[in-house]
Amino acid sequence: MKTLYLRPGACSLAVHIVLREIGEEFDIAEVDLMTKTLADGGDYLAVNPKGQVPALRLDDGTLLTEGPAINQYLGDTYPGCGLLPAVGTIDRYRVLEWVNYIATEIHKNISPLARGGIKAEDMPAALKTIESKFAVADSGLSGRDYLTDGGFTIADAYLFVVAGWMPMIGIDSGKFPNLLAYKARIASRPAVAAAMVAERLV
Ligand SMILES: N[C@@H](CCC(=O)N[C@@H](CS)C(=O)NCC(=O)O)C(=O)O
Repeated sequence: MKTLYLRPGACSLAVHIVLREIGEEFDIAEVDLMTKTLADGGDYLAVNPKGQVPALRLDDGTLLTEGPAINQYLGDTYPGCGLLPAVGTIDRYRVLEWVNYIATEIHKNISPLARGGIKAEDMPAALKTIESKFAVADSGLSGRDYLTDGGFTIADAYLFVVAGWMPMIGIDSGKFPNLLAYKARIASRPAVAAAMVAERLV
């Protein structure tokens, strides 16, 4: 059985959502990211020396880290779930284009704020940058239900999670009407709702 190492509400939620969309059973191990300990007192750094979530222990004991890589692995391992188009199709690279954008332009611009690592005087500029990145996602969602053609993918799982951080960092979701409607639409998916309940987010 797979084990997902997560912290409730963190970027690991994107992998959690994908696992629930796939519908396979898996275990959850919660990580305290401050102390790098597991709920049973174990040392998370002994599991994942990067000290970050997500990490996924595969059925054969292999540990895979990096959310975008884990979700690509899951998408490719369960192709029938339609979470990642096949290798060689342009649709796949459209999904990966969004995954990379979300990881490098949105997620990693938010990380310093989440850590409290930004000086008060630098905050307005940091928020302006993040809002400009969310604006790209908002316009990408104009007139469509998901980021790419063909339905919900690993990119949507990831965007849903980082868009959910807006209130935490003080961004008004109302500025992004397409994203606001999208968040509600994605939250109503049974797999997403189940992941949110399991992480005590609702
Ligand atoms: N490159 C990693 C980054 C993951 C990441 O930023 N995880 C955050 C939670 S959203 C974390 O574990 N932060 C604690 C830390 O960096 O010490 C990935 O994409 O999976």
